[in-house]
Amino acid sequence: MRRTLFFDQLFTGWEWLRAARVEIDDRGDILAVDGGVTSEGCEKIPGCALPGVPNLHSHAHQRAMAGLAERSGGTADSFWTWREVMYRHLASMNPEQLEAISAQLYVEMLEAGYTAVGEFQYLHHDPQGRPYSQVAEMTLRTLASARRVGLGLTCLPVLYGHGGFGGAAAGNGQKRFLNDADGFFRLLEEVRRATVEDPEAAVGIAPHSLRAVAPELLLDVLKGFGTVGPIHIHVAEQRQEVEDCLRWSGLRPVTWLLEHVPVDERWCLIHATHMTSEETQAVAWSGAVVGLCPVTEANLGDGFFDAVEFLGAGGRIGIGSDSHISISPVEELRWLEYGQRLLGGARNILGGGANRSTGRRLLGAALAGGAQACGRSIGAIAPGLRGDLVVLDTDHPLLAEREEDEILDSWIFSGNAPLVRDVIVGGRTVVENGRHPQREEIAAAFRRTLKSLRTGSPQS
Ligand code: NGQ
Ligand code: ZN
Repeated sequence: MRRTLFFDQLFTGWEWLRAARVEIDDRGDILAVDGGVTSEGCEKIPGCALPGVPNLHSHAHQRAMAGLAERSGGTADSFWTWREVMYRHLASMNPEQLEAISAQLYVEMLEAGYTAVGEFQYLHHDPQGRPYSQVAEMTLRTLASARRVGLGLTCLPVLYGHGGFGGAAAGNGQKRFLNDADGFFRLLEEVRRATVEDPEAAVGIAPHSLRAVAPELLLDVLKGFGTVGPIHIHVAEQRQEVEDCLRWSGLRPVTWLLEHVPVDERWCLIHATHMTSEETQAVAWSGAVVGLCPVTEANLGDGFFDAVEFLGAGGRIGIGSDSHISISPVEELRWLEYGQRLLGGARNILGGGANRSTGRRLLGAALAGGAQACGRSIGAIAPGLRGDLVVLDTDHPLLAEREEDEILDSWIFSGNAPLVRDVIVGGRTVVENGRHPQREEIAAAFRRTLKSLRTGSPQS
């Protein structure tokens, strides 16, 4: 359905327009954006419009365990013990359960202002590690949920071959993730077939990490994947991972990557927490996006990413909700800035200069980097891009007497009150008055799913 929308204020992603009109064609693409016009003949939408925020890193299944890993198993609770807990949670998860969990998660994402997600999906096989008859079954379940609720989706089926550096054998908890190159390409082909001609979907690949993908497998799959589509990889998240990589190869993980594969704009380096200054400069130069997940990185005790140096070098960033202990672009961006403040003993560190809005710089960076990493025409309100918009409730007391960049700063730095009123994806309104129309039924199915996961469900 073709729509012509009118907003009193609109942030395109790089500039503010007053009295703005957005024309969206019946495919959901933006045809024209104009400021200083009358609302005549338009659908007048109260509030302030922003580009929908891409969420570049998600492991949907982890939404089901939020809050269930917050007690120490002993003196050395860590990322690695958390990972064991996570593996136990997904040990019996079946396709129906994953579909119900991702539907709940994706509704929450939309209501929070995310309009697209990069789903880094590695739970491929059945609980015994046998491929489903449709090998991409699990990835296709997340696609079904995204379509059901109206969220844009970049499928990033994960390549996972080994349990650790040097091709170490996978552990029991990892057997559902494993593929060789042939198996992976079969899976990828099913995903591609399911998404052709879908303007809300794209396909990339995700070699899980240098721990899980040995060089030969990585190079084979990169070659077979071809020259189009995003490539995501977890890298240098934990100190131990850096040490193990050094022991294995003599190189730090980011250096290894830069020296062995052509890292460029197609790449998204997830976390990249522990980089030397040279690595930071080189990644910035490469044009790759660094996918930051500040809330998860805090939760897992990963360490600090040097955003000052990276952004200063012209580096590109985006945000992801990763382990889904928080579904909020606001909270990711706030934590990104607050981490730097706590570390640096100063304020407004990532704003980019005197009297510049910190919120605007962070949001602007996350929109552009998120769009690039998702490999879709999103991330701004501009002709040729998808009609993905978030409308903030300017009647909310927290946005009273705020204009332009003050609105962005207030959205990000005034707490967690839900300020998102409407969300439009591909020209279609999917959240109205802060609520997704299927919220209740999807939440009910999610509750039943959690119950079945706890009590032990029939495995399929
Ligand atoms: C994941 N998550 O794949 O879900 C990972 C943990 C790993 C994060 N790194 C497992 N945050 O890295 O081996
Ligand atoms: Zn991850």
